[in-house]
Amino acid sequence: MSRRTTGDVDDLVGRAREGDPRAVARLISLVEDESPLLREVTAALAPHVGQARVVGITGAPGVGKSTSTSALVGELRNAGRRVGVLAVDPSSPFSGGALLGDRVRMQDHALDPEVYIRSMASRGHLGGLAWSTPQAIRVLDAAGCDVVLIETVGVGQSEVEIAGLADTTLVLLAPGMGDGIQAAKAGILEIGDVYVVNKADRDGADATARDLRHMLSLGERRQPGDWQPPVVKTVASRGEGIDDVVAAIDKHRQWLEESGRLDARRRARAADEIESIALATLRQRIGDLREGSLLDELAGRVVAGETDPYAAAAALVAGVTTG
Ligand SMILES: Nc1nc2c(ncn2[C@@H]2O[C@H](COP(=O)(O)OP(=O)(O)OP(=O)(O)O)[C@@H](O)[C@H]2O)c(=O)[nH]1
Ligand SMILES: [Mg+2]
Repeated sequence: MSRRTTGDVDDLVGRAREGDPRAVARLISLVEDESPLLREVTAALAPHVGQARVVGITGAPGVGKSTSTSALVGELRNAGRRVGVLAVDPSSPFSGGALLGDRVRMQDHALDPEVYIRSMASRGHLGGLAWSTPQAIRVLDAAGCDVVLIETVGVGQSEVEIAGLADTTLVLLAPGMGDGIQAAKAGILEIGDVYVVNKADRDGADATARDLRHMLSLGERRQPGDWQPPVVKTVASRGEGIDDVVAAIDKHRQWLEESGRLDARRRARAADEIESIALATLRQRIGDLREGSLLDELAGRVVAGETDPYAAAAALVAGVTTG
């Protein structure tokens, strides 16, 4: 059986690398659904990844992330780059219709064979952006995307997670609504590599940009040679300023490479990923043991005073890691 499925996976990866959008979609589904083929898929992708630039886009609901993403796709396509888009909804357990609005806005690019657009839920039963999103990024990377854009709404933990996944993180704000205070509260002042004040056609954009620059300058002391996050103004709905955003992303990329931070970030990302997969595996095995007899037997022995909880936990860990 494994011989045949391995062949299928190799075939899918081969087709994805040739740019077949259906093969790309199928591979993302396999990783998102935690298919039994997940490990074969990730193994088959491994030799083909590492080329794509991963750009995270986060910000409060309605700030213009999808509009900006669509405009960025347009700009990148004009430059002849192949683009992947992952719209991750951290609040939704479904990847189905939850992002219909985003899909509508992305329709400009729906027929472009060099653009892959995918909505993903982030609450798989193993939980979080940390699990399936990096694998989906791998699929798009192996499929030859020069840039992978990940849009996620900034709610609590998700923007920090996206910053962990991306080479470059864009944080979007809009004028008004006490954005500055929100920014400080949400801790986004630490995670942005590029700040975008969108809806610059509205009153207060200059003030928001000024407040933001001021707050960024108050932040932790930067060392000489550190990256200074720029603040860019855009009107995404009219495509204005998007070229400046692309230029800022390119400049950040150049800094990442020249400073050696790109490698450091990617290593840290891989370490997080390995750790989260290992922990999930262990958790699953402990769950399996709960169903089985070892934990039950150990619990009985602790109650009977035949062993202590520490020794029992050590026996359980031994059972999990050798089982
Ligand atoms: N005036 C103005 N409106 C904009 C601009 N960019 C986006 N919008 C509008 O703002 C609304 C929200 O835009 P989206 O791109 O859906 O925002 P989002 O951040 O993706 O929203 P969620 O995914 O729901 O969090 C839409 O009605 C857009 O047309 C802009 O630059 N100026
Ligand atoms: Mg959106």
